[in-house]
Amino acid sequence: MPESKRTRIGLIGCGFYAQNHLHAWSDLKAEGADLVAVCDLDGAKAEAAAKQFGAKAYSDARAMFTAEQIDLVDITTQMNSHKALAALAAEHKVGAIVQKPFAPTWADCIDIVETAKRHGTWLAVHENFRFATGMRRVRAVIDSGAIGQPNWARLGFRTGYDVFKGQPYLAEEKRLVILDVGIHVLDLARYFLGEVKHLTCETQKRLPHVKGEDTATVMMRHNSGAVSIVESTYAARKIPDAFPETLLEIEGTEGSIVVGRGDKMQVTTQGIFFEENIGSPLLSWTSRPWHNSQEAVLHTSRHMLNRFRAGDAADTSGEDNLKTYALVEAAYEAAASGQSVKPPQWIAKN
Ligand code: NAD
Ligand code: 89V
Repeated sequence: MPESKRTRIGLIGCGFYAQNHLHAWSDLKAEGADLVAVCDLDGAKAEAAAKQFGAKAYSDARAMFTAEQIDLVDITTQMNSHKALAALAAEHKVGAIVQKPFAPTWADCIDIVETAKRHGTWLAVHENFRFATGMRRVRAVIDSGAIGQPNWARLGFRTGYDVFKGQPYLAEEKRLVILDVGIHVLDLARYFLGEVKHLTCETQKRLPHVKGEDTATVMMRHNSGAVSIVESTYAARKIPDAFPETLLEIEGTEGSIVVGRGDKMQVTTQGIFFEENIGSPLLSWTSRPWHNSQEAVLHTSRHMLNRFRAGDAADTSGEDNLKTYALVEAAYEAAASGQSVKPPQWIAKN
């Protein structure tokens, strides 16, 4: 690929989950992505990533943007730094991919989108559940018409896996399970069933060692008339534990799709039944139980690279992710009020 066609990638935040982003960009070198610089406030983390993946190390994002010619930056820090780092990228006319959650508040999310618009820079959110191999296969079955018009669904991320070991900060979050993982499942509900007219939500705090809600049950009416139930919990007590699988049932006018433990999809279509394993293959750098999530990072990063190059919006652009984030905020509002909440009000209101 001619030099002019290659894309110079920077990455900010060389922490726990970023290792998957670093491997993904390394794999995408063959498709024109050059990871030229990595940055972390913790210089040792930046140096380790730079050494392993052959990039230049920085401990200050502004210094990296000043010294390097970066086309697209992957922001893989925690959400509290997303707004400042995305603004810095925009000021330097650099496209940005921001890890989920977009930001801690709705106002911050709006600010990030508006800042990119003001600078005319490309912006997307790394929301990778919809890019996972298994979820793409479910969507393909829906798109084939095999189950007709989807009209009811239950999607759940129910685990008792110790997510706090790799991500200890989660135990301190006052808004925990909806903002951390419910956000992924709400995005899947949009991906499979379309936009939402209104929703209700009940939250629970069943774990003694966390500050936020660890269980949420959301019920949604979609504009299509479909009804979905979106469940997320870190307090499940079940063996075998499904982590990090999203289990689902989607019913339609002509059949249904069921995804159970072990990446097993069962499809009923016009009276015929078939079963398929929809799990991800293991890559050289992935391992169970995270392998589906890890491979989703590669698919998501490839999507971002290709859309950025083409000058097209990502499927999970900043603007698109506002619609998912609006469901998060509506769910918290509904849980607090005990009332049904219309997400579009959130978009209109803010
Ligand atoms: P982490 O704390 O392990 O890593 C974040 C890193 O960013 C740290 O090393 C920190 O030093 C660095 N950092 C913070 N502010 C910085 C700044 N201003 N400049 C440079 N470096 C800075 O966090 P994590 O667990 O890897 O999570 C990171 C993000 O990834 C979170 O938003 C989390 O929700 C998300 N995440 C997504 C998935 C998924 O996509 N499925 C899975 C896990 C985590
Ligand atoms: O995927 C995520 O966003 C992680 C989780 C623990 C849910 O895997 O935070």
